[in-house]
Amino acid sequence: MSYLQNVLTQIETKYSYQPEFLQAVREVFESLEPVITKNEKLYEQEAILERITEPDRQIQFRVPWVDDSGKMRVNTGYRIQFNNAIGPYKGGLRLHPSVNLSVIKFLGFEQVFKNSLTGLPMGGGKGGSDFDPKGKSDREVMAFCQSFMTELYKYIGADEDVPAGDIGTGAREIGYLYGQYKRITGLYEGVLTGKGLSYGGSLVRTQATGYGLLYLVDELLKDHGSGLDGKTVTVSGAGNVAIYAAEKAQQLGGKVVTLSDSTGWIYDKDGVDLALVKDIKEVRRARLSEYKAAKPSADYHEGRGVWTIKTDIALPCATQNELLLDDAKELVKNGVQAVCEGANMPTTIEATKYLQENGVLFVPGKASNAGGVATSGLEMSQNSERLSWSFEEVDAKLKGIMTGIYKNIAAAAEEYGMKGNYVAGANIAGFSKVVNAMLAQGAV
Ligand code: NDP
Ligand code: 2IT
Repeated sequence: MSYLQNVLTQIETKYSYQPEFLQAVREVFESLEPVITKNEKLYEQEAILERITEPDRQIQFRVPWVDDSGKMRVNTGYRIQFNNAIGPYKGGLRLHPSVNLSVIKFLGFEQVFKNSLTGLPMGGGKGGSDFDPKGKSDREVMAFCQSFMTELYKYIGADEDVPAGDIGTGAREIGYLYGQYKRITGLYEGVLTGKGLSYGGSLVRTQATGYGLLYLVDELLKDHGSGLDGKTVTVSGAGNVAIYAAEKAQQLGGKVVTLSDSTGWIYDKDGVDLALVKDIKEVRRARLSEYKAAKPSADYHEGRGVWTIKTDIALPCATQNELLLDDAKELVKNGVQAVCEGANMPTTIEATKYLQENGVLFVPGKASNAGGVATSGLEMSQNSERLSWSFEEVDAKLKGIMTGIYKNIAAAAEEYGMKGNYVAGANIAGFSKVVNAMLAQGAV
């Protein structure tokens, strides 16, 4: 059995109860075959695959908080510090009832490669809790965030581990978390990113993941002789990533016709009205069904169904495993040209293979959604030098990073004889930098 296969079997046995983590590992390992084969002896000797799949540490803790009725509630908090070979741990905090160790571990593992691809000095980590901010009052969210940080602060710091937003964690939550960190430690430092502009946040961070996704899509299409102008775009999700992906797609001349949330989805043949969506989602924190109430010419459906709509470009921007094999078949039947992931691992392995085998341009999230964490890296730089850069400056840097990522993953795929396989390109390019640093740093 090859070294790679051997390690994969060990991980599959040891972590058989962590399906999302195993899915992420399988996808990466499959791509790495040619790289590992080339360096098999060295990597086996140095236990590179064993070390890169085992987090530096996993922190799990109780988060007690008191709800508005005066009752004590308890959630589980997590922070997984996965790998800091190339910089301090960096990655978001997810607040969603589906959060468990497997989910945070898969996200942390992906983050290591993604952060490497940005070219910035950031290691990988991820955290969160099974707390559901939905339906909670601002006071309850604050109580949770303060309790969560009262434990988390021991493990993080501007040069150690820098959390940020993810599903369920936006500007409100980051504000409460930052306030509590500052209160406990007395430090005014860049320990979190996605902060408000008045207390160390960066311009463009709110838009960064969505805008970055579209900068990469634009580059991809240009490389294949077309562009976004006049293209139909379907987007899933209606959160931070989806909204700003839709906004930049519209700015680049695309027509965005769908969005979704966990309850249902909208189809607006005239192109979605983003001012209305922002009011519903960002201001009122309401359901997407409100869209139909305000704009009766649009369709609203309960459940899932975004991928049944005929489109040129499909952008899954909600959550993991939301684009399944049947969806991929439907998209191919309807002539989709490109599928680029705004979310982390939204496409299953079977669906990804089907899209690739049918000539669809497919870019995995660790490359295409890296604009968020890249701009977090730029926020860290601004915090360190105690300066803030203009919108234009940060936006130009973000665009440069996304263009660079596309070129880098395309070149890596080609170098290993897999031209156009951006999954392989992203995994190989992300892996190489981290491994070189690990080899140089010895047995740590
Ligand atoms: P938000 O919380 O802002 O939005 C998430 C959206 O996805 C909401 O519309 C939500 O619906 C929907 N959603 C979440 N979970 C589910 C589920 N289990 N089933 C169906 N719909 C669901 O999160 P973000 O936009 O920040 O994150 C979206 C994705 O992008 C995630 O995969 C995240 O990891 C990834 N990502 C985020 C980055 C960032 O900077 N924020 C950076 C890179 C990747 P509802 O409102 O009903 O809950
Ligand atoms: O998945 C991700 O890259 C994020 N949620 C953003 C992480 C960050 O540190 O900005």
